[in-house]
Amino acid sequence: MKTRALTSSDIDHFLHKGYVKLEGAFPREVAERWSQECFTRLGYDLEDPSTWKEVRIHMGGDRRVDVKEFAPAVFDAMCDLLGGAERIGGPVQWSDHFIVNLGIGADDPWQPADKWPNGWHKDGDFFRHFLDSPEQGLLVFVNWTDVVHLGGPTYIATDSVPVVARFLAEHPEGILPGGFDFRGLVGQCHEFEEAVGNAGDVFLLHPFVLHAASQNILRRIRIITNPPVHLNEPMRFDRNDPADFSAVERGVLQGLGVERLEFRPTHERERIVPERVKRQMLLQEQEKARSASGM
Ligand SMILES: O=C(O)CCC(=O)C(=O)O
Ligand SMILES: [Fe+2]
Repeated sequence: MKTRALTSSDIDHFLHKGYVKLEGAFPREVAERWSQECFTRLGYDLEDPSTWKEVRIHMGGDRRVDVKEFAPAVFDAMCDLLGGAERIGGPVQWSDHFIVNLGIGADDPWQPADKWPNGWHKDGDFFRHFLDSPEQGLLVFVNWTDVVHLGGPTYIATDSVPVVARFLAEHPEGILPGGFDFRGLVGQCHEFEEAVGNAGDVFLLHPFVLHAASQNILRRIRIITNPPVHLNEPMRFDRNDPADFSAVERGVLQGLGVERLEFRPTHERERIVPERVKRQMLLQEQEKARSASGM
């Protein structure tokens, strides 16, 4: 398949490690402007850590940009991994729903990714998960600040795609977000990395990559977002022409060790409103009240 942005070695990397990193995908100055606003919105003083009431915040927000204009090379790379723009559902947008790590576990002894016990998951707290789910076509990390070693980089299990693919293939009835045994799944993984990078870098990951928030020993401001990309249709593992498989579909087939597969869910697809969204709405109300009172 002809690609728009990625080289064949990028796609190889995606197939073997579950991600590609796009450096300098949008200007650092834009990232800095957005992250400064984040502090105003929270009512925290950037310079004064004593005002940082929470160390882990998942914000709401109503600002949106179209990735096609904002970071065209990223949009092209998404097309390369998903099998073309026509397979992407709706406009791909990024918002200011910041995920802020200001010092998670800063007082605890540091633990590397391969020893880290907490919070491993696959994204998608808003739908019933099937092997072919269209709701989370790609997992994306957008860096709004630099993300450094010991400064709360997201830990990723780079050999988790086959593990999750096997698990979902064994569960055609689907799995609700709370129904995964993530500890058991990550226990089958052996390769781990830290998603470090600069402000303006973007990671595109296979939707089955297990990952976890990590400790921010340095208490250095770490801001990312994780906007999913939706597919128009569920993934297909039984395409007539193997050249039509997207890289994401190929990653699943490779993980299962088969050339093709007929997969049929045995339960209807389901949308869920996660608690996270309710919390984000509450935070947004608080932001609005703060900005109305000029605080
Ligand atoms: O904060 C992080 O490093 C990861 C957050 C994450 O994976 C999530 O919110 O789904
Ligand atoms: Fe996540």
